Amino acid sequence: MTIKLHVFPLSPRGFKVLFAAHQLEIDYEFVLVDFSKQAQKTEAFTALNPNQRMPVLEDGDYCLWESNAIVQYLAALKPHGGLMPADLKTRMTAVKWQFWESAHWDPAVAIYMFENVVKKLFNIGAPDAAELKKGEAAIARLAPVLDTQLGKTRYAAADTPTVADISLGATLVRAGEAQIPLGEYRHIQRWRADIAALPGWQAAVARMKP
Ligand SMILES: N[C@@H](CCC(=O)N[C@@H](CS)C(=O)NCC(=O)O)C(=O)O
Repeated sequence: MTIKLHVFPLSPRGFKVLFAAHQLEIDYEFVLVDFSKQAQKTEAFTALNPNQRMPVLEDGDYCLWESNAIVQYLAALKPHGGLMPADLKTRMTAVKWQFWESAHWDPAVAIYMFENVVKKLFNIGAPDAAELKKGEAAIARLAPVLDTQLGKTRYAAADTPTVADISLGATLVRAGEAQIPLGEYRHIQRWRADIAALPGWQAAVARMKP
């Protein structure tokens, strides 16, 4: 049975699971969660995810939400894809970066995405300068942490891509448009270009087109 991925593909969190699936060459059925129609609030979608948020994965009668859990699930389906390293310490380093992404990095990026991209997309007002200031402080605190790591290893957890790069990389799919201030972080810039050159990235970007 084909896996279903429920996504609003313009969202980096939706993009994240598409990126994982394409990078791992996993066939999936694309199910659009149309935010413009509040599809995430319907009874049917709420039965899948009581948080009323995408992405959601369905594999037969198994249902999974939280984008990083979905990335791990997909990676586990294709152990030879290498995204979940066999070595325990490398694997847990990758998982550590996914937790960091979820707890710290994603909320910082989300400020820029909401203020500079989502508000324009849904025509819901101008960016809020106070919010962007909070985003700036968060990025200034967090980006050096990632940048320093990427000065030591080619990818976040190792010299080959792992689930950590899928999760962290996906957050930056619209970094330019979101105006995330990352210009001074040269290792992040180099890594982002490496991530964008991965075949799964290109294929997932093609799926983002409305
Ligand atoms: N921690 C969750 C966050 C999911 C999330 O917040 N999704 C947002 C879009 S980026 C959503 O579905 N929002 C719907 C809404 O706010 O109504 C994950 O990584 O999957």
